[in-house]
Amino acid sequence: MKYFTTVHDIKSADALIKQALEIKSDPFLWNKLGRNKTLGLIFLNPSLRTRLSTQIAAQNLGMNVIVMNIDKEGWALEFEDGAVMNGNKVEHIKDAAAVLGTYCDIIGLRSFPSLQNKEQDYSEHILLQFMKHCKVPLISLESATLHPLQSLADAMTIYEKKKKQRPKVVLSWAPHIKPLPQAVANSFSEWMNALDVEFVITHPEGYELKEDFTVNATRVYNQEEALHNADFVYVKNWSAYNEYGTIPPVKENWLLDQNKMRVTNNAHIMHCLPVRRNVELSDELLDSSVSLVQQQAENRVYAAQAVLKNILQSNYRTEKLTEVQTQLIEA
Ligand code: SN0
Repeated sequence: MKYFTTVHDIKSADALIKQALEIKSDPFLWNKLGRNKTLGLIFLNPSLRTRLSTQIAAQNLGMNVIVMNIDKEGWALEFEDGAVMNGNKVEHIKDAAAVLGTYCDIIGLRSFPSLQNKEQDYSEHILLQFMKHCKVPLISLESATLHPLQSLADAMTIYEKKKKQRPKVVLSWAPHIKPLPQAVANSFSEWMNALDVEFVITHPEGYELKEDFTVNATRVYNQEEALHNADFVYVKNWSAYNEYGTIPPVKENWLLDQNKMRVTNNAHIMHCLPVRRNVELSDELLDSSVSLVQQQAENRVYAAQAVLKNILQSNYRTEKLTEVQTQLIEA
């Protein structure tokens, strides 16, 4: 494995989830695998869980880790090809990413969307430029459109807790005070599509996600109807995709509380964190025994460890890329 940016970068989601759960049962089994290898974690946006869990994962494998908040501590980066750099952008991404590739064996990158320019965000122009110019394996730490390490940890948590072969999983839109990326919701959808679950998405009109990510999901606009018989309810806010980056007004109350959970099958609630308490989810639910948010956060370590282990064990220098990866990088 050279890249981990989407569920489509791996052969089997089911197999990777099982590997991550095995690692969780014996986290130090592979603690020599990463000897003398360096992971560079590059952040263009804030992070708590992703940064710390990925560092711990790398340490558990015996790797060295360096971290840089490139947006705050680095030179202002230029991303446009052919730019005449006579303004306040100091260094081109081509040069910066190439240097990082010489220092690191694997790079992790966090790059949020602008939420201003749909085409640019959904082309993943920042992630792709890093992939193209750093030349080493790259892991997405949440890109403009996806958050695969989060989804892998979420899927692990569902595997640990499910009581039936094919649970009903509901992704339920939540209110928020500001426009957020669609990345967590897109990513959770494409992972649920890849697994044996009954997957339902519920959100107010105007908050439809890009269909590429949701193809096999059932969409229900009525939250109560969607929650009926649910085994897992994943709560998350996102801004509009169609009217890109806007937050169309919503009349009904979409905050998930204990009362709304009555129609579910004693469902567990999930959220990737950070959560706006009593805006997205009520305190009573977050602090109750049905909440899996801490387990999801804990599983972030083993999700990252499974991905790093796969990369370290692969012949990524000679590995043939998939057709999609080649097209993306050469575009
Ligand atoms: C990010 C998101 O993509 O929704 C990261 C989630 C892992 N969340 C936020 O940016 C929350 C910001 C806020 O003000 O609540």
